[in-house]
Amino acid sequence: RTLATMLAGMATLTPGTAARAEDGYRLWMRYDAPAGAQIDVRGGSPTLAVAAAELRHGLTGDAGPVVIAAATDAAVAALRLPTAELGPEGYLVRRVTLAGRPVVLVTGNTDVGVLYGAFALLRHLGTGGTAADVALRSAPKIKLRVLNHWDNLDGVVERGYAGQSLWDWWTLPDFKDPRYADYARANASLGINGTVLNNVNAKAESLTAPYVAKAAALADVFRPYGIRVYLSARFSAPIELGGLKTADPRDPDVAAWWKAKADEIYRTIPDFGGFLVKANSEGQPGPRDYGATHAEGANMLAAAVAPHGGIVMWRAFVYADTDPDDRAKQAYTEFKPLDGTFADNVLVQVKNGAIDFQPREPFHPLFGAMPKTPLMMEFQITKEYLGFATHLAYLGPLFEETLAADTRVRGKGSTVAKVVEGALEGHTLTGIAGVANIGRDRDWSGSSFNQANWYAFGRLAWDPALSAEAIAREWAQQTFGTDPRVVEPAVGMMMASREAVVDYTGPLGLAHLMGTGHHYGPAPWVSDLKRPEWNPVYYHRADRQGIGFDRTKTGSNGVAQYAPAVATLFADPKTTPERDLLWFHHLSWDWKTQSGRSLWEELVHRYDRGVATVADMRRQWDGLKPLVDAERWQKTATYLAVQEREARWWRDASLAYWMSVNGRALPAGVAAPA
Ligand code: GCW
Repeated sequence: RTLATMLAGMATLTPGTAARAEDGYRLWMRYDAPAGAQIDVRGGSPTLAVAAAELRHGLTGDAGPVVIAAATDAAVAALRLPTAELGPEGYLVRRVTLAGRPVVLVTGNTDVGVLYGAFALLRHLGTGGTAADVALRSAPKIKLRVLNHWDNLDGVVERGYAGQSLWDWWTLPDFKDPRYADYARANASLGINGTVLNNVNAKAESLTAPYVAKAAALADVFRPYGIRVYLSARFSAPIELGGLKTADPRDPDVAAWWKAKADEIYRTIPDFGGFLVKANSEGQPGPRDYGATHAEGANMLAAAVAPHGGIVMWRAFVYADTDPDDRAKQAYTEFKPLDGTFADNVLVQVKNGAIDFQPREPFHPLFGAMPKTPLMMEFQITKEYLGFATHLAYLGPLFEETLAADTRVRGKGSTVAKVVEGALEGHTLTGIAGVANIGRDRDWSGSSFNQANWYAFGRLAWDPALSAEAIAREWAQQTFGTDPRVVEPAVGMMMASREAVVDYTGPLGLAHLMGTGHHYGPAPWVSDLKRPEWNPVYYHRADRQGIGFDRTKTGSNGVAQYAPAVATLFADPKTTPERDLLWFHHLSWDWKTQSGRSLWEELVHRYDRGVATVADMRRQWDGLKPLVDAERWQKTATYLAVQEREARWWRDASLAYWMSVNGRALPAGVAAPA
């Protein structure tokens, strides 16, 4: 191309987005309407201004006049619309007659509600709806919808597979990269309203004045989009930064240090959200170092932020080598007795399962077990254990499966979603967190399909009752266009993808079989790591006779941590959902599974099915070549080829290892590993 044509191409750059190539930069917000929409903004806040800008960018003139205004606006109030139940963040979008003129009204009780309504209207149009049929109304079911960035101050993202951290700490606070606003737009389009900027494996430095100023600059960019900033706090910061001799939460000087620190932060960031803390876990300091409880630690921090309206998110991801009995039991053992002792502005943040973000885990037994404490869900959006950025694994079904799981603590229907929403136990402070998969890659998340996991997290955080499939469909429509010849195969691939990863990495409830440290690829044979519960053999316990972790009475009795109705189911291999079988039971290789196959045959079948599903995904994607732009098509095709190769690697290495343990041959009809 000549320089002239390149320059001509550049001239069409849309303000607010850094590129027009089909490189995935625009995420699911690919609307690009010519000017012409008539947007009438009633009110002058920065939030209404960004809502209007978004609609101008996304609406064509034939949408008709659109009015955006909070419900408190006199003209809107006069319509007496049913806005009371929308709460502070809900929205209402519908056709009304305003001052004698038919318009599409986007409203909410607050300007942020209006902004969410604007994005809902764009989603409606991007998924095949029209302005003529618009009638939208929704309010979030969870109050704090937060991303957790495991971003280090040196730019490395722990378990991040999409490049360096988005936050350029070096040039902040002066330079506010326009990308920060695009990040905020993307989050606001889903209703995500908080972001923890730094890694839970935190450095004390993140709380020093220079870093607080940098965080404040980001908070300024995010504020119009309804997003608050939070920081991960290192529990020993009073020693490292304050020169104190201890970080004991019961020490008045320690409490005073944190109070002064919180005051300092709030002077710089008046709407600072609060702290996220990983304490006494994987080497992080915490109250246990001083013989104090997690509650004493959390409450001391909570007291520091409480006068400013801040909160503390205290993680329950703890395990120690002092209790090698069953790692899966430790969080419950340590936290359940503390129920009722946490301050009002503390949430305990619990991973979806009791080990660690495996491709499948049964729901964490803490959900439903601490009725007096708001429990916040922690999902991992970044695919630490599901093939990093290259494998296609749509996590909607994983999130949905966990949220829909029935804890049975208050009878049938006591779902994890109801616990997290606060509906089961009457909490109003509620939250959900997702460990972000976002970095400086052009496409933000390392691949087109990884963007869907960010999207699905945000949508489910807003409404945990949405279906993973419906979310996949609306994402695909906005990402690839509404042509069903693209959308339906894409949705089919997505919906099969996570189960495929389960199948080729660890079917039937197996878990934690991955390579040491990096967590990529198979290593079920590893047995020599210094802590027992780091070794894959600790989890699968395979020997000549059988395989699986006995969590019934004859084993660790981990099942007893669930409500009796659930514990009874999990205690018997015949009533345990087969997908979790070897999580709870150690069974003979000859155990008869529901298909009629022996356990060994069923395992082989599932490993093989996982590989076959990926091969099938490749075929479906190949068929889309004429319908998807070359750049996104090619990258996905290449990644799928990687995934198929590595699915085979997982299957073949795993089966070879199981065969070395059980001395069995492959069932008839199965080809030997290449
Ligand atoms: O999943 C594991 C990861 C660690 C992570 C830890 C945690 C941030 O391997 O990298 O540390 O969990 O959640 O704290």
